[in-house]
Amino acid sequence: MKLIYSTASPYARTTRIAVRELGLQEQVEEIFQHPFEDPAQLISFNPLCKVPCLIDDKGNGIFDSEVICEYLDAQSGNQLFKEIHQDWHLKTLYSLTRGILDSCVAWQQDKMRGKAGESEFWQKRFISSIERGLNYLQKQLASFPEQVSALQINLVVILDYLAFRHSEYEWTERHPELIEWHQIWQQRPAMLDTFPTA
Ligand SMILES: N[C@@H](CCC(=O)N[C@@H](CS)C(=O)NCC(=O)O)C(=O)O
Repeated sequence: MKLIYSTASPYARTTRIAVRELGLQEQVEEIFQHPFEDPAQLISFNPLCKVPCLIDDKGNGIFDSEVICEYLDAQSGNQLFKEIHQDWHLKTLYSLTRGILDSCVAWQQDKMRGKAGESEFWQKRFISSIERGLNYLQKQLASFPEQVSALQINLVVILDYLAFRHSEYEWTERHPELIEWHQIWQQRPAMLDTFPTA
């Protein structure tokens, strides 16, 4: 299998962490491509031209990141989604992590419009949803699966992305209850090996 990714994309990072947590490094070749350069290979497998995109052993494109993580998990004994699929509460928390990630990325996209194009209205809405979402999640940490799952992966990815792209949000100031949790989970080799870079 081949995995097209970029080092800054938090969605791509969730799939790269899944590869490592599932021990699939030998089976998945990672290929760096920047979506803004419209790479022909990426477009041929994902018409949306977004990373991540997995190319399976039959030559089919598989996207988006949630589908890729589920696909990889299904190849390796369902470690990352098993409990989430069996529990509507956990499934809802998983959706919340996806929504927070979407707000983090939408905020970054808005900043990329430059001062003249940025929208104060939208940025406020993105920040509010991130803040409310993390406040909600921090009260639910006890219900997370004990073993690493897609929930822990997404929450580490969110917090590291906030530090990477939105340091002014100061997540450790706003969410001190998440600091200890983050310190434990971000130490895993899969997380350390994939920290975002520009
Ligand atoms: N829902 C998709 C989102 C993927 C996505 O938006 N990736 C961004 C990078 S963070 C991208 O490739 N953007 C290129 C573009 O929008 O043209 C997923 O979960 O994989």
